[in-house]
Amino acid sequence: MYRTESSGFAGTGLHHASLLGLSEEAWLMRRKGFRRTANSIQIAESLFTTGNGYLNIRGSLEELPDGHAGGMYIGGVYDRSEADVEELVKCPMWTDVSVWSEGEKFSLSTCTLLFHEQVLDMKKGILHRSTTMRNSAGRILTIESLRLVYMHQIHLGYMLFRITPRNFSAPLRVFSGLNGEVCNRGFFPEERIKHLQIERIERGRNFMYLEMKTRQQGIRIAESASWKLILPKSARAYPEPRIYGEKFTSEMTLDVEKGQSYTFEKLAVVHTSREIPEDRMFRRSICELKKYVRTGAEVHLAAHLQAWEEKWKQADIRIAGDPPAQGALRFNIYQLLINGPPVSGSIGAKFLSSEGYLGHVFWDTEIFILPFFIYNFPETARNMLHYRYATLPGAMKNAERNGYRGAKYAWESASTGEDVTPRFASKLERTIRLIYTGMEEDHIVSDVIYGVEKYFRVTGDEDFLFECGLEMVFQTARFWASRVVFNGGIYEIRRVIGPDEFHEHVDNNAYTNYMVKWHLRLACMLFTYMTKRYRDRLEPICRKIELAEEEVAVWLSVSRGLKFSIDPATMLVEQFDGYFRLRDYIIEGFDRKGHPKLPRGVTYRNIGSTTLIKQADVLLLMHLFPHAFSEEAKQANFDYYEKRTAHKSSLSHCTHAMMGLSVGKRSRAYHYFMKTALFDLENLHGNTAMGIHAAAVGGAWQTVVYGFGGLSIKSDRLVLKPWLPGKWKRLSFSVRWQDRSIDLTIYHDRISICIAAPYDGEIPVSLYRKTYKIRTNRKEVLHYCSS
Ligand code: IFM
Repeated sequence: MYRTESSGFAGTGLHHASLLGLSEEAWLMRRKGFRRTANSIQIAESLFTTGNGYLNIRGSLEELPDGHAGGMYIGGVYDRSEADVEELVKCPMWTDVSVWSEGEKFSLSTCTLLFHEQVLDMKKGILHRSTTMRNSAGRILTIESLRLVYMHQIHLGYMLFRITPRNFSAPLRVFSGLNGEVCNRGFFPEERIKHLQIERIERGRNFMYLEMKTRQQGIRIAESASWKLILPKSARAYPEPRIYGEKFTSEMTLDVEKGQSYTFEKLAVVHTSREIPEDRMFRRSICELKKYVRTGAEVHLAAHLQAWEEKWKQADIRIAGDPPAQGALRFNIYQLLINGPPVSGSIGAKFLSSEGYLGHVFWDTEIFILPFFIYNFPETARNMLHYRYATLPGAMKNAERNGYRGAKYAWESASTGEDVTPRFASKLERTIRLIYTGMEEDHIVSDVIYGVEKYFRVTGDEDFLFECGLEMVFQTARFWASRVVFNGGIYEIRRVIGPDEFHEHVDNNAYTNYMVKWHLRLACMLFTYMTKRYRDRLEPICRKIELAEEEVAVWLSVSRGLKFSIDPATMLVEQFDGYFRLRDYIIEGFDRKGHPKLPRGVTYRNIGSTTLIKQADVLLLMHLFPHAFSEEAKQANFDYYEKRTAHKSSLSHCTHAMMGLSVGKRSRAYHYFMKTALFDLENLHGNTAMGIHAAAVGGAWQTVVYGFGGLSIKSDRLVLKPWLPGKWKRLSFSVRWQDRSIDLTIYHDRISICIAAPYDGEIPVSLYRKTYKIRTNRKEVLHYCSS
């Protein structure tokens, strides 16, 4: 009876209702019903996050039911205060609204649920909610809301909130404001970490203003908002502004009539002192708010939708014939779109969707997430790599602190690039569970450079190399040259953790050593090439970092002499020295959800003494350097390591999907792809409440484009080796390559390709074993056979 499915506020009499209507079903993510457990509430909050990469807001319900972990995060705003290490700060909320009747709040924590649905319109970046509930006095109220932060104007947010009393007429109180009473979650459930202190709170006739400052770093966050009852026009409600500690609340009392809907509108403006000088924040914020109020939401909504349309035009991938895969993939692309940093900045392992992993940046960014941006939005990829350049001084401190030269990128990085990996896995076990990743998971250093090289190869952005990239490549090469040890005629890298974190303090991890070999070779090659072609541009860099040819020559000999081998008899790469001598196990059991079960007798305490691994390690290496390993080696290593992989990391499945495709294990590949694509939608590891797994999201995109699409780029050509699952009728996507835009539609036996370029010419395209010359700016069809 009270099913009020979200309508997108159509038919409400609002001018801009037509802009807000829901998109077609294929673009919506719907979740009906409500479970009162904190876990289930918080899963929905993670999944329904909206944002623009500067400002992201979890999909919490406006009245914040018990167990919620609502939060708004601003990219790059970190603070330490009483936390063990710097963490992403939960910022003051502007989306909280509560409705009260006779002193009782309408909340799903206490009321009887009659209907509840959240709908994320991924095409438009708008979150809708519709709830009908009955309070203890039998009063039934429907609450509908819609909210977003604009994509074209990253500092502005918008919300509509509508209430409809279903079976009563009575006075109601409706509160909304700016809530500075927010704390980060601490380690223990009751522990809260306070990063913000109040600086200024102001009210005017039509606005509210709250300015807070992070306690350790002193970053100010200014928020202003206007909150109004806009419909019905005849209704009157007078806001009473109230300040409760660090919370500004505008309270309205209105006499509601049964069956009548009342719509409120909130416009919000958010800035930090990184963009505006502190002494001008109040004026700027209020001026922007006034301008926003004057312009009205309609103009902004239209621009917002236009910005989303452009994003999707570039980034959408269409899979015909497999709606579950299509739906999951769209969700993953949506997550990538709302997390691209609009200015220099990076992406944390949980995006801006929660405080999980403290908002820190890991290798997940360059290896799993960056490729999406390189191929779709190179400007955003540049912003991400620029963050690594800006944190190079921090990386140099990390190296120095550990007795090395050059720059050592932090395993976990935040505002400065100095390592912020927590030292202890658990406060309770301070002395027993030390975290070694910060000290030993050094492959991150070359993973960042892998990202730089890929960016350069695909975009051809030489300016980035001269402005930032070369310094990064050289300083990190310098680190490795000081980190290796010379032993019996070869170089070794001792005491590391590879991507497989079950094995700590190992020597010569194959992934790390190979990456370093490649990295040092790249550094030498770039130095030689740039000396020949651009000596005048290279010289100032060499002078700045005191780099001479002799040092570069040493890098080359380290690269050549660094330990790495494949057993010619088995074609296997040993994951690290002594790995093959460990107690050997293979995974044979799977739980109800299809997760590998640890064999009897193996626990997380003794797993390091077995051959079981947490996530793809050698296989990831082979995926990252597909042309460096023979088909035979890939096959042998896939067969060996897959059986020993527990997939206890969200980074593992996509690698297995792509490697599975490359060795012809196609149905396994599809299975792994779906696991990656549904990782959070199905809460695969049971921790989606703590945020979205950004690497799995990037991995899902890679699996489709690199895996099923079979796309890669060599210096002068496009390489395609597609293969589509039986039920896929077609796969279409676009990528950017230097100044070209490539549209591909792949069928089971042919591809249709159009390379749009600013000139007419021919581009070599290899499709399996044949190479074609494709004319730019026209559609061509090429036939292939993938078996
Ligand atoms: O970077 C990963 C790591 O590889 C496995 N544990 C989680 C980290 C963050 O996603």
